[in-house]
Amino acid sequence: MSAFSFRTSHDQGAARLGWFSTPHGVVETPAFMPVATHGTIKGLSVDEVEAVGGGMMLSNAYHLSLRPGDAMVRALGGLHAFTRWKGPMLTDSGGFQVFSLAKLRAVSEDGVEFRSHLDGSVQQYTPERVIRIERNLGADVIMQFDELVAGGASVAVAQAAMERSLRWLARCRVEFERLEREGRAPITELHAPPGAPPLATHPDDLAPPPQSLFPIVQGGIHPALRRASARGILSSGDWDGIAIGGLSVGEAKPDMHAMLEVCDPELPRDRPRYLMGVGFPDDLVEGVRRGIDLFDCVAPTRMGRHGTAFTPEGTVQIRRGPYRTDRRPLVEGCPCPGCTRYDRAYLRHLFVSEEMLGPRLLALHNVAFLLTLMRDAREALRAGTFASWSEDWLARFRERGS
Ligand code: PRF
Ligand code: ZN
Repeated sequence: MSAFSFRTSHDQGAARLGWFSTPHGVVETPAFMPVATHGTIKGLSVDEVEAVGGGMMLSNAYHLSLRPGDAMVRALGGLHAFTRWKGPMLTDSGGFQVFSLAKLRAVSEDGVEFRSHLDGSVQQYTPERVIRIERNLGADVIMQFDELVAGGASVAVAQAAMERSLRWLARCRVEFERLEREGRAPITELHAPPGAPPLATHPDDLAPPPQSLFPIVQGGIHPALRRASARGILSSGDWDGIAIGGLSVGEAKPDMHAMLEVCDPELPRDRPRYLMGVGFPDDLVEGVRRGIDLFDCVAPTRMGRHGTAFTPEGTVQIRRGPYRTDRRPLVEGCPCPGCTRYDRAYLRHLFVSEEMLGPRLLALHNVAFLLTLMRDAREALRAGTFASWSEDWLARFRERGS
């Protein structure tokens, strides 16, 4: 039996309640996954995120393979041991980061050659190399290596990348299954510095917990390409879950919604669907309405660090003058410390004084806000009121025109 399973109930339109079981626990869906690009949800400790209900966490193969190196993470016990995150984890393959961060040198059928954004060193990513990286990191769910195109890409460009992503998926899977069959070899490529304790291979390291490889639907904003991508993926194997990529990359919102509506009937209803890199509170609600179960995005932590807070009435710029004497919590009923212990006047003061607690509290608030939003969506699904709940929620969030 697979170590991964998904069960659903309470369908309402495309939306549903779900339970995604992984070797590190069950994720109740719909769910938001906070992003720990470098193995830390920026500015926050694992205890702080756990305390506001953090479930599944996402890290990044691109960043961690460059620093500290995926072999190093493995030698230090894998991502769970290294970061002390106890719950389920997912790593993105780096497809998105290579195409947005690195200085690209060449994309070919074999893979991508690029220069690291850290030290300029030349790196080769092939589907096989990325799978080896993700197996070293050891997250529960690992993403295929895919090719991305910009939001406005033509049919021809989007089709070429979508078809290449399908071929890369096949190569990812061959390597994934080869490594599963062969088991792990001891790490030989690392040497501890003189005087440091040796990086001994832990016995468990040679029998790591099972992982699941997720494919990614691509195809830009072209319905026929999205359908072809989904069908190509599904005809090539039985996947524990399926991601939708290449959205929220500069296309108009109605185009993103249309693509979700195209994918919905194509994808099996008994597998979790993960919309990559999305996002904003209203995008989450719109996604759940269209059958999405999992989301991730850096927006809550990034915006929080820069002084923007999510509220049910839209976003708040905490530095603005009117908050100077505002004794109300940021969001009534929010479980985060920024809301339960402090008021807006104090949070504004922290930002204006450039105290580091300000960015930390707002980042934690925004993460807590999205986790609470998804919990509320699950409660509405359970109660059978999701359709009206989501309409009311969206109207309130957008009323001010934020
Ligand atoms: N592919 C991968 N990671 C991603 C995306 C994608 O298309 C996106 C698009 N929104 C975010 N992160 N591998
Ligand atoms: Zn809060």
